[in-house]
Amino acid sequence: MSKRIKALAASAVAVAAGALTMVMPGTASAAGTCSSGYFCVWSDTGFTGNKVSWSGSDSIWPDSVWNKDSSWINSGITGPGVPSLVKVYPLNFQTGFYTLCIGPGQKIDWNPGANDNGQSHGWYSSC
Ligand SMILES: [Ca+2]
Repeated sequence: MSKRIKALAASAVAVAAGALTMVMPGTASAAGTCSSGYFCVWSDTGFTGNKVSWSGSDSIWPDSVWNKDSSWINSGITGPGVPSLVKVYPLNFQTGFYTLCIGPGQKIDWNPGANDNGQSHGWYSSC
């Protein structure tokens, strides 16, 4: 490879990287954020509307998302003995048959069976 071609290839990579960093911020904010170790719920689809985040379980969700949940992100941490799966329940106190079992790192921007149907959730080691 000649020096000139190497230089052109390097600048092409630099341009591509520059374009990528320009796109990333908009993408990140549009997708919603959920801090590491937390389970986050939004009242509207696509991670918009009222947001609530929990590091633990909650047997009765706050009114802002209770029976209003439409998108979900599990940012739970994984490790030996750490329950990292979140089950969403249609009734208070983790009762009824769970509508979602969300794995760590999973983002759900809408789900017809679970939409506006969550009242509580808990962290578990299996679905
Ligand atoms: Ca909703």
